[in-house]
Amino acid sequence: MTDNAILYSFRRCPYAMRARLALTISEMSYEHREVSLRNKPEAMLEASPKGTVPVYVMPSGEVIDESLAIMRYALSKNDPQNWLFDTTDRTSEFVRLMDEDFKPHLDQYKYASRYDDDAKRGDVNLDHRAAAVALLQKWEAALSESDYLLRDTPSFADIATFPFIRQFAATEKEWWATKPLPKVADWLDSCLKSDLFKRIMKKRPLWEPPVQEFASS
Ligand SMILES: N[C@@H](CCC(=O)N[C@@H](CS)C(=O)NCC(=O)O)C(=O)O
Repeated sequence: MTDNAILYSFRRCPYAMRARLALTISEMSYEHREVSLRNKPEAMLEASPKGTVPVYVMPSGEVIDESLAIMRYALSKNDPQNWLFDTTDRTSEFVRLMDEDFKPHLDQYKYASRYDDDAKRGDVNLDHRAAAVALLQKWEAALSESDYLLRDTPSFADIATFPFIRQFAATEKEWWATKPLPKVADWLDSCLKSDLFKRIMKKRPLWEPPVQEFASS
């Protein structure tokens, strides 16, 4: 048992961003532990052996190690902007498209050198960029109807998805500036300019586990 909940997080991870956004809007208090993905703390791996961030550990020791579940947990406690307002399948469809369909294309576009042969090393993969753009047409269409995906203010679908689209947009900034998806570009700008996003992107030092004191005999 500890006094405070703990969040193991990595600043630039989009999954950790969505968890931090929900925890922050819900005003949940927790100890932020910034980790290096190359050197994950033992305490985090003990809590969640699968080794992904975010990991949320409740004061009782109960662990939530999936970003969407952390979002839902935080918002179930306090949802001041009614991010959970949508009770239809529209939210889950955006989230499913993002996590299952868009994310693999994002990874292979952005990190093409991990997947392709040496001749292509360092290049972005334009086939995956095109496939990702095709998926984002659903975002573009929704944003032609309202300022955010489901209404004129943000809700779960926006918060759960924009951190990934941020990564996509940042991969080739000059290309994104040509506005291949104009509504998505404006929506992303609004999300990135928000005070909430600025708060969750504050830079923090890496968490250092406390040094074990050995009793001298
Ligand atoms: N399904 C997980 C995915 C989390 C995830 O894959 N996070 C990445 C960082 S963005 C990670 O921790 N990868 C492990 C690693 O890089 O070692 C969730 O939604 O929380």
